[in-house]
Amino acid sequence: PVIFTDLDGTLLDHNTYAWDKAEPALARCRAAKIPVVMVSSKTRAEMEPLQLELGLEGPFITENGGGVFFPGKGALKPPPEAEPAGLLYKLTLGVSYSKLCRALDETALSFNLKMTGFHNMSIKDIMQLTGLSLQQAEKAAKRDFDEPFVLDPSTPCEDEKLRKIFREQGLELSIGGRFYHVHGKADKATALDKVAAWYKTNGFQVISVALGDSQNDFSMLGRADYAFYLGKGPVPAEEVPGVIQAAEPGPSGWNRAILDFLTELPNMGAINNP
Ligand code: 2M8
Ligand code: MG
Ligand code: MG
Repeated sequence: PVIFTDLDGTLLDHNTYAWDKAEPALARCRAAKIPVVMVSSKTRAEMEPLQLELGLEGPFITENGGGVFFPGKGALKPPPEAEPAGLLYKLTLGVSYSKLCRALDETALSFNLKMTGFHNMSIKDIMQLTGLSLQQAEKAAKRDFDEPFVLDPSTPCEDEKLRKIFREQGLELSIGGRFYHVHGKADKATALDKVAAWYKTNGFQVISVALGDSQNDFSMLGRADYAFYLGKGPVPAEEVPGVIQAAEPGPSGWNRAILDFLTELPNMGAINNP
């Protein structure tokens, strides 16, 4: 299998961003060479170090599907469409950050909505809203393909209306654990498809497993062969048919879901990767 996982509220605890409770399942994946692909709203600056800390290899997906970063060295070559970017290769699926920031500011003006994006905030504001450290908040602010924002309760707007407003501009609205996000048409499912295709090209048997906790994960949960919901509310069975509710949210739920899944896998007639 190939595991596609959201970070905040899923592999990482929503409040502390810790993942130690998922370590047994992560260790099992590492030992069995099962790829674990991070799929997050987070930036490359946040995710590149995290990849190392988690002991993961292979590609990761940033900013709600706007970017896919492939390792520059290793047994598998990056796809030809990816361009060198530092030590990695970058596949751009999203639209430019400056365009998103402009669209957010102009939409706020035209529709009389008090929307505040990360580009309108200080690092201190971001720290307060997220509970991230100064260094982490700085990395979260280094954005390329996705703008997180808050909507002031004094100018309420229904999610579906907001979504329509952005769609009319060729943009998409996603909702994470803490923020609204505006980005291009590519989402987590678009990026999952690219990475799954790349693994297939490289001879992997791709049985995709996706894990997520928020609305911005539903597209990838719907796309994967097996999907686990780690959110706090009820399982979104209507949006994501067949999704399995994890016993707990966050890293402890992740651990249980993956350990159980890998135990069950042989009985599901699935073949392992080379
Ligand atoms: C933002 O994203 C989260 C989901 O991952 C959210 O919407 O709640 C992003 O700004 C991300 O870069 C940042 O690390 C995270 C911190 O909670 O918030
Ligand atoms: Mg999440
Ligand atoms: Mg996320």
